Amino acid sequence: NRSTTRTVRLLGAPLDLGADRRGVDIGPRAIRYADIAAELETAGVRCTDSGDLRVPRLEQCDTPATADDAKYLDEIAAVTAELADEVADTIADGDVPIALGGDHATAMGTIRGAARAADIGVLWFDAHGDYNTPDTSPSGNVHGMPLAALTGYGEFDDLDWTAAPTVDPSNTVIVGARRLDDAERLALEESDVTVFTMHDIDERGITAVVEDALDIATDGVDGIHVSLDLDWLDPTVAPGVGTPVRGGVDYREAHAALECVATRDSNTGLLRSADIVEVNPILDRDNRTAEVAAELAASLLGKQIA
Ligand code: Z70
Ligand code: MN
Ligand code: MN
Ligand code: MN
Repeated sequence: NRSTTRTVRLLGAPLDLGADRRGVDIGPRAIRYADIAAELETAGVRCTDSGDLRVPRLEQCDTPATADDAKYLDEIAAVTAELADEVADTIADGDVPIALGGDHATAMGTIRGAARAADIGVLWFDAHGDYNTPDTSPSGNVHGMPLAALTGYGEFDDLDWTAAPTVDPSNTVIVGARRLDDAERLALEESDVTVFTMHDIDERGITAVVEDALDIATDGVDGIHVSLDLDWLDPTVAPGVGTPVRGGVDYREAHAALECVATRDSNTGLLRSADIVEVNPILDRDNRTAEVAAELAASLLGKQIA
């Protein structure tokens, strides 16, 4: 059991170069305005904020060639390398980094930074698999590729670190998938990544699925990273995302899932880092999605309900 109060360090990552819909760069600000710091304090952790990473504006970047297979990959590589350093520094200081995205390419930074300190598993809560590669991607959007890059699958010419897996695919678990591209689905089937779909959640219930996911992610490693894409939730709960997909988890399932992680963490201290990504305030209603994101962060850090 942990005896000392933990400190969460928020790292703003206003990265929007990995996604098509504009607005996800305002995500960190919206999540702060939803008072994630106060929410986290109700979970009994201290909260500090390192401000925002510098991200080049899309308008400053060279326009990608039409049919570019991985748009803005150079720029994303540079930004996520900086984020990885910040995450590694935060963990070295004994704090828990939570990156506020930004699109899901952000995870290329957070997870790489976390994996520098220790072997980790990954829980990837998402409607999507994010397991495309520059060769399979239908869109060229890098936010559809981070999990492939991080598990060492596919060829990413401009990312030298993808030559070796950052995380072992057999400790990598996707929870809540409901929209996979055809090539992506085949690649996942042939991989050692575990995919729990919404169908699994319907059949078995969210807590049973997340307990299994935790067993797999933590097997033989020292800790876990939690990657939370807000499009994991049903769009009725989290409308402010670039790619809403019907049939996601509801509010209670989302909290129950993160509470499972928190309970396991309180017993074993396994939570190393997290990211909260794909909040798009332009597409949101009344900052609802950012508020859900802030509340879910508190559940992940062990907020007691009543
Ligand atoms: C699609 C692609 C994606 C998030 C959309 C979509 C990927 N599979 N990921 N929204 N978070 O373009 O690769
Ligand atoms: Mn995603
Ligand atoms: Mn997604
Ligand atoms: Mn498989």
